[in-house]
Amino acid sequence: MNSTSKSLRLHIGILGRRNVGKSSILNAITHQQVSIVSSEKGTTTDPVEKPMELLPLGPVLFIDTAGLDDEGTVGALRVARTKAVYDRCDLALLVTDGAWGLYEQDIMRELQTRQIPWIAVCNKSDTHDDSPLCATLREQHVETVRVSAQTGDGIEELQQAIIRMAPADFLDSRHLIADLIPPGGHVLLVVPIDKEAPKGRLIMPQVQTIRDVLDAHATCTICRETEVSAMLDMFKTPPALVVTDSQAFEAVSAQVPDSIPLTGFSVLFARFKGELHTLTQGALALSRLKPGDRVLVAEACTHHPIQDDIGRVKIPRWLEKHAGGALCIDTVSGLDFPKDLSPYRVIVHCGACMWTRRQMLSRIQQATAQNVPITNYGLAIAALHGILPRALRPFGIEV
Ligand SMILES: Nc1nc2c(ncn2[C@@H]2O[C@H](COP(=O)(O)OP(=O)(O)OP(=O)(O)O)[C@@H](O)[C@H]2O)c(=O)[nH]1
Ligand code: SF4
Ligand SMILES: [Mg+2]
Repeated sequence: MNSTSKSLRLHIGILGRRNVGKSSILNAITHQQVSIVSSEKGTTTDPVEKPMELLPLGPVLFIDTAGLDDEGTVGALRVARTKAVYDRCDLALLVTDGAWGLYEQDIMRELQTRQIPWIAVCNKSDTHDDSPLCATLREQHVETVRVSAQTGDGIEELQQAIIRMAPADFLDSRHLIADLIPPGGHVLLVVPIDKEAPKGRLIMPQVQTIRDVLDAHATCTICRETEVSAMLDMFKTPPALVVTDSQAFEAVSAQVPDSIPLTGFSVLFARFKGELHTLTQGALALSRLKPGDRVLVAEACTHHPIQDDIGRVKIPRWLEKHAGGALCIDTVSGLDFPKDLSPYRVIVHCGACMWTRRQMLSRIQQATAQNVPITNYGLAIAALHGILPRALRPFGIEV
């Protein structure tokens, strides 16, 4: 899990005066005792590094530092070492327990000069009311979160803020398909042309997949689900991968021999726009649905539902068949997403192809923070049709 090279990890520096709760915040975010906490000032003497998988964001490296206001000669050395952390930070948390003076302004200036995105974390909210400080910072357009590392209040908001502030080049550094194909490899793409297919063009996930294949110096062939067997017969060597529209999973799976890897466009997008492991757990949760359970179906776009609409008709029908009775299904679209997700057994989200990864990660984080499983259409369709294990095999995920 921690084999990702350092350069691919988002480096998050935790800065601030001594004793403000920097180490406690690290422990609260990671739910682990990573750093020693004590009421003694200067407990953390050298930067403490914690590589971890911060779901749904991905691989991160937290760097917990010694307080920047350390005193004396040894203290000056520590300050120098802590300042070197700036060189490695992709994102910084500047922690305070109420004081905002020259120290904080110095750090702020340094971060701004280096164009490091940062979040002001006002800690120990359980002991005092620092709303005026938070309000002043927000007026200065500083991303500000009020937390208590002790009670856990605000830690979810802090995780949301980390997703909001993470640099785009970290969030968007994932491959869509290129890493699944050997150099010069060939991919068969299966695109049904049904009444949901827009007239005269392909949809975004299909176009983006083709582009990624080309970027990888690989090649692809496209056909409809009715021509898969004929295409496979024509190939001299089997394709490295077959990718199908999720709605044709069953028909395509029946035609593609088990020895050829098969997945869906929306599984590719679950990884590209979201976080595949979390969304897989959500798909597995569908098997626990019982009649009467409440399910949220969420779509990123607001479009007029068509007859036999995937989100409003087909998925609800498959879910109820799977659960063995009627479910309470709420459908939301666009930015309309309930704050309180606790009534829901599971959330089934669209593939978010028109969204940034940041937006989708934010939703995944909201759901997981409330312990509500979340999946996407493609993984749900694969799970409901019994082909989830096959669709995930190309990613090395066993379910
Ligand atoms: N009441 C309260 N106490 C807290 C909170 N967060 C941390 N503390 C306490 O504040 C003290 C300092 O916490 P640390 O996490 O060690 O602070 P630090 O900033 O890492 O300190 P140094 O390593 O010395 O720079 C400890 O006694 C913590 O228990 C909080 O949210 N509420
Ligand atoms: S973002 Fe969602 S609703 Fe919009 S086109 Fe993509 S999958 Fe459909
Ligand atoms: Mg510390």
